Amino acid sequence: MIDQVSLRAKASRVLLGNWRGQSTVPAGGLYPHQWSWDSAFIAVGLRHLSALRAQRELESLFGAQWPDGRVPHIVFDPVTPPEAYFPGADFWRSAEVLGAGRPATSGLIQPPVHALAAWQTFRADPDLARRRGFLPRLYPRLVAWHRYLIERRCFGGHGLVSIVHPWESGMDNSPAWDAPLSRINPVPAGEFQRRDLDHAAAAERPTAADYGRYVRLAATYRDHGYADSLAVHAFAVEDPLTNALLAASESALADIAAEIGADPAAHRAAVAELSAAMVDVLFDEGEGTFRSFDVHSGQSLGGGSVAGIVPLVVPGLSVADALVKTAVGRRFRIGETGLPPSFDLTDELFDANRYWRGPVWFNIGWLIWRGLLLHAAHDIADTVRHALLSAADTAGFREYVNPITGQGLGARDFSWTAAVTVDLLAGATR
Ligand code: 2M8
Repeated sequence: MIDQVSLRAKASRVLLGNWRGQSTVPAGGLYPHQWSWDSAFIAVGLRHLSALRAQRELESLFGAQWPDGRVPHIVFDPVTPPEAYFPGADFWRSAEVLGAGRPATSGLIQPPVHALAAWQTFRADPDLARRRGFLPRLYPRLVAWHRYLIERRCFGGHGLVSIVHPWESGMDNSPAWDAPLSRINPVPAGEFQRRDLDHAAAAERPTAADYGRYVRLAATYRDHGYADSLAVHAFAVEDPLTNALLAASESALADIAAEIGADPAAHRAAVAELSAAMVDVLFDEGEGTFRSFDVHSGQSLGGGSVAGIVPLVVPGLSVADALVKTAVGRRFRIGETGLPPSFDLTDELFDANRYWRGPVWFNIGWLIWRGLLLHAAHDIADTVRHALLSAADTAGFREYVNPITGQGLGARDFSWTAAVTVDLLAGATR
């Protein structure tokens, strides 16, 4: 039996303890800057504790938006020592592209869950948000962000967004990326110094070879001035999670537009177009899941990633029933355990302890919970909600947990684990 009052107090302590004045770090040691999609999940939880801080969380992130509309995946905290995280600001060299006087950032992106978070943040305290002009100020920035994705990242010609680095997927070392990554020549381990292994066990983090490949891809993008041309990107993949979150966020943008007196029609049309393209290009009917598409090889990538069932978050998705069936089937067993593993439990590549190759992540669990509710799978959604709350409590807000034993892994006092906990306790769905 979960003591909800005490769990909320503990989660609030974690979340407020990671606040740094304008935004929240994912975890003090391992991730000491602001991360893009982390801030969106953080705002969803923070809105229940301080609607003002939740608004600021998103405002500070969008304050670092690039003129081309991209929202960078990391905004560096200038007072944090450079050696605290690799690759740091001196690796990305954003000032060479943006000029001086702007926040130092990376040049990659992360999944676009921000409009969804902005709408939820608004709803936590509409009066405060209206007084501060929160949505009228953020809306044009969200529109520019989505326009960047649609106009600059559609490499496959399917009307779908491509990610150009595994870090952009948020699910960095998912087995789904093994094939396209295998074509990348790793930067040798001796040429850079990883900092993540100072904070987490090597067996729970990406391998040295994968890390070398991440560095190669990021350095190539940087050395081309972060130009978005397919010739620059040896890795270009249409990922169901990124595109599903864009569709869900377009739906939230329609609500935001209506609230501020703008025309929501284009956003509604975008939801329909994105979901149709996703079903057409990425859905595998036989397996009942979405797969990524490798733009360079023209092949669908191996199924098995939990990203394939996250499109449940898209309103009106035509294949939602098939996804629910897959979620409760033997590959994910969500109906029994309530804890969505990040990879197919029955696949030989499943690894219960290693980062995005098997463990349960709370932000993904939260998205699936929302998706199940959206498509009226209330009982399964309840099972997920209880299991996530209990796992967060038992493991102490760890970054991820082993889906079989529930053992806590990765960083401690992890912000989005605490944020999701607070939101699940509130039970809100909008
Ligand atoms: C992890 O990614 C960063 C790189 O962006 C890293 O491993 O250093 C991922 O879990 C990502 O999804 C997350 O946003 C980030 C911060 O929590 O950490």
